[in-house]
Amino acid sequence: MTALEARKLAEEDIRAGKTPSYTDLREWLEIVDSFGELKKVDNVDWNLEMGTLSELIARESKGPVPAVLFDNVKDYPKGYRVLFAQNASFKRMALNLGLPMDLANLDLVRALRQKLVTHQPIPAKTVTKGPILENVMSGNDVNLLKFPVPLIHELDGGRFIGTACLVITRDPEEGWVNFGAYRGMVQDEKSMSCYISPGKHGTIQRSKYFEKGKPCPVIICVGQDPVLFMVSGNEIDYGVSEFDYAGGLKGSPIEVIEGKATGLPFPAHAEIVIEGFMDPNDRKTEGPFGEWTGYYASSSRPEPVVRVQNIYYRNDPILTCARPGRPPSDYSIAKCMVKSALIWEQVEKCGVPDVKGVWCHEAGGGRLFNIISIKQRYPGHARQAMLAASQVHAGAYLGRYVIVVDEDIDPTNTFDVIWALASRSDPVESIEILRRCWSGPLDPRIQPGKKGFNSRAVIDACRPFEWMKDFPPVAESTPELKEKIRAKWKKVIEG
Ligand SMILES: Cc1cc2nc3c(=O)[nH]c(=O)nc-3n(C[C@H](O)[C@H](O)[C@H](O)COP(=O)(O)O)c2cc1C
Ligand SMILES: [Mn+2]
Repeated sequence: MTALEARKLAEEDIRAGKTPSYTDLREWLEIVDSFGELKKVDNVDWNLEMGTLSELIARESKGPVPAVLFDNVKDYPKGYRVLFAQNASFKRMALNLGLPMDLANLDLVRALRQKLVTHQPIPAKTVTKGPILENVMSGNDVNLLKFPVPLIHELDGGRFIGTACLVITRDPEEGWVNFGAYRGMVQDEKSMSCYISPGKHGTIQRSKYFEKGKPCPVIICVGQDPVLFMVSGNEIDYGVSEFDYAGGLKGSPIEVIEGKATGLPFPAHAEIVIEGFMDPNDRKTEGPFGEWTGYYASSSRPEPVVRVQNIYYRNDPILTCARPGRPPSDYSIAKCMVKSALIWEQVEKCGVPDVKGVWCHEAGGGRLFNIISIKQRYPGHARQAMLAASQVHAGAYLGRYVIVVDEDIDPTNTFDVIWALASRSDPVESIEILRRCWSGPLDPRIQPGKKGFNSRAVIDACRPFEWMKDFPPVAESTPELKEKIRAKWKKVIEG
């Protein structure tokens, strides 16, 4: 089926109120274009122009932020395209996840969390053919700058080819394959850096090679199905391959091909795939890079270098990018939404009942300012929920504040959350400080040279359980009274 045929079928599905399915990024782009969320931009410069345009579009769009597809990039042939902001709308995220496309905000989070309750990984399927094999560059022909790699922000230390990417590695002891979105900076035509924060699965796996003095095989996929990027950038359980997890979300196995040099799997329908090795003694300066916290906090440090052996790519390849930076960014809403659903699911998995909502605010980059709402059932329930939310896998890395609120507070509503915090918490009784938690170089509030741990304030903004029933009633008309008055005074209220 061509991408255009897929578009026609998808349009029928959408008319019938169904969420269409798709096989690869190209079909996905056709579908997104059909419902008006794709902006195509021609004749743009890779040098700061694509990056700044995606910043402006993400911040200034009136409606949903469109996906932005750049073509005819300066110095590059027509057809060599770059996609930003792929997952920057609720509708596109619902499309990726096969969820109803009219859901938004907490409703979409709830639907994803519900889907995760019965989610089962589906093992990836190894195949020998796929569009990704249309072109291969090997050895002396390898050139990372054959693609229109952007210089994204003004203070970046280089051109980043890996942002909306999958960095694929295999655990040498346990055998499972992991991938994560770890940023990748071009060093020269044949090598790139790979920055993986402490504690990420990629770092854990890589260190098992390095501790034995061995090179770490790696594949970096830099153009693929948006659902793979969603999975890549979020915390899936240790030991579970993100390929299998993504297959479970799609309801069919991800087709993968094994790399010639590493044997590592990569998506058969990917756009651009880079294969190589990282050597324990081979490091180069990486960064700085504008990050999701809104700062260039990690500065530059020596990081492992990937020596590239092969690059596989489709005809007219599409490089997928994300532009981190001061929030909101072109992917912060996606991060907020998926992180919220994962924390919700993981907190429930550790046995916390009656969670009513989780929202990882975009202003905190989806990590630094997270709210969980519960219906309090027993003494200690609020403490259990907030501590779990701050330390489950999806919530632990580089967090700062977690606030637990009662079920009458909508965690997405900043005003109501601040009202609950201001009126229901008592600083002495309500705030727990956790020390020496999981942080890393990206944390802007840790002094250079001292990066590693950080502290958390975990705040109980629920009514105190033991006198909840005696807590002062909320000074607000009852729903019944409001309805009665609204019906009588409709014109006054709406006029
Ligand atoms: C656009 C984007 C860029 C990211 N860049 C990095 C990065 O450079 N280094 C890093 O360690 N994590 C980065 N992350 C976060 C990880 O992808 C995320 O924590 C993921 O869960 C890591 O996979 P893992 O749990 O298998 O380690 C990024 C996430 C996104 C969405
Ligand atoms: Mn993982």
